[in-house]
Amino acid sequence: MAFDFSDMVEEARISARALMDFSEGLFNPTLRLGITGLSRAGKTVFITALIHGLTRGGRFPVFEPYASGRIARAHLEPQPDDAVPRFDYEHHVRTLVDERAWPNSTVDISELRLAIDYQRQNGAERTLTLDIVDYPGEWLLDLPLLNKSYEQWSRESLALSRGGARSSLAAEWHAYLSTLKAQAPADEQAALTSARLFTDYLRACRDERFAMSLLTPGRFLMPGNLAGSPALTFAPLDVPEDGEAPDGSLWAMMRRRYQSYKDVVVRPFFRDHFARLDRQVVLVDALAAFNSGPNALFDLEAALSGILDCFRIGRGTFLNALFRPRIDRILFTATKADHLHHTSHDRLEAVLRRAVSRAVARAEDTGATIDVVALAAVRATREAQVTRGRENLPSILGTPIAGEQADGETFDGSTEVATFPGELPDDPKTLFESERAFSGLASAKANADFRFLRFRPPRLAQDSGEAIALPHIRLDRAMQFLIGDYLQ
Ligand SMILES: Nc1nc2c(ncn2[C@@H]2O[C@H](COP(=O)(O)OP(=O)(O)OP(=O)(O)O)[C@@H](O)[C@H]2O)c(=O)[nH]1
Ligand SMILES: [Mg+2]
Repeated sequence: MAFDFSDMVEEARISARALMDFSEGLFNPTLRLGITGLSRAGKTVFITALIHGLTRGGRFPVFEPYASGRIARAHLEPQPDDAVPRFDYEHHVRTLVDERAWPNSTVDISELRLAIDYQRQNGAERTLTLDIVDYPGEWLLDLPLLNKSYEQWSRESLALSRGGARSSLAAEWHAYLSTLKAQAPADEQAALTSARLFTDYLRACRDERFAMSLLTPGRFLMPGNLAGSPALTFAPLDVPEDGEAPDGSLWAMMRRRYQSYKDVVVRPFFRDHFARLDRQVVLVDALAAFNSGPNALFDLEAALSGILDCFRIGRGTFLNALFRPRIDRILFTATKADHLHHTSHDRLEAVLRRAVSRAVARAEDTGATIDVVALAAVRATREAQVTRGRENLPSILGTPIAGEQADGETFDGSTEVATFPGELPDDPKTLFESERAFSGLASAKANADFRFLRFRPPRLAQDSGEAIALPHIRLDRAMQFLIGDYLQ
């Protein structure tokens, strides 16, 4: 395998870090758990519920060390990295429990440290330090760019944008692109306009109706403090993969900026965060894909495959052999399962399992154990059977968020309603069969097969001033897979 110099320097830095983490771990065993998912996948709610449950006495029968009483207590501690924002746990709990509202969108990385005092099965008292790192899935999907040239990325992005539902969303950008000559002299205005139209196209793909997942470069949609910088002012050009960019051309300019994006954004993320994780949770909003239609489901599958590719990046290089293995478990979870009747929970899990299994088959050698679970970190609904004519519909009861609409009715945020969200098929295969397997919002038909209302978080019975546990679905199964073996 060939290395360029910058890769070697990167490797050395990662290894130095790994050694530091390791020596700290000798005295105080630490597990770094990465939580990721595309925007709105449910990361903030998941982490908040996880910590709330562990520190405030949640009900987790399937989480063995907890259910058997071996966990004495769990409490928050100052996090190890001074330069990373703290996950604002207390604020999120207040929002969820007191205001019965969902937390605001978060767009940056954040971190929180939880210390779990437990008794080993042999009776010894130990403390597991759990560092939870929350980062946007869009950053993760950027990792494959590290192994791609500008020309390769251009070709792939263009091919993707010319297929399926994407082509109409990309029409304006494509029209502009066809007026550009890659070999022509560099032109700042052309770069600016391309980047703007390309970003508009990415944003349209992400829209609720289309719910696409594969949208690189991630920072185009969440630029933060890099907004307007040259590292974010480029776009794909129609150039041959093995071609040479003439000096001073638009092509050379775009290519240089693509490199800067990797240097300024992708590499530091890989080095400072991703390469240090021990385990990873990938949250997936599969329901959003059902809501939208088959195209979004195919796109999600491709994104999952891209995500699995990310876990191979950086493996198999010479220094890694000394300081790895790092990520040894990956959990894919379909979030917000409380939008479905429990009869569909297993089916939701089966859909995700299928989407991932194809990806796993393609991405050999992730070197990690992979599992799948459908869950709701915070359960906002209860179940009911609604009789309509002769039919008995497995329905769910909840309080729709103010402004949500169904059947021409707009909800006020305080009325509880029963809805029938649609039933997932017995055999997940049928969903993946064709572009007409089911109809969603993207088809612009009135009778979509699935329609999910957004509900407010549940009302909790107050227990002598203290809030009692947040209800959930299968959060304990996720915990068992992620940390159960560390607490033996
Ligand atoms: N009913 C229900 N809704 C959920 C659950 N988890 C998340 N949601 C919904 O999904 C939305 C997004 O959840 P977040 O936890 O904020 O998602 P995120 O991944 O942190 O989103 P960003 O910070 O925008 O990237 C919430 O506002 C809720 O509407 C859940 O367990 N049950
Ligand atoms: Mg968030």
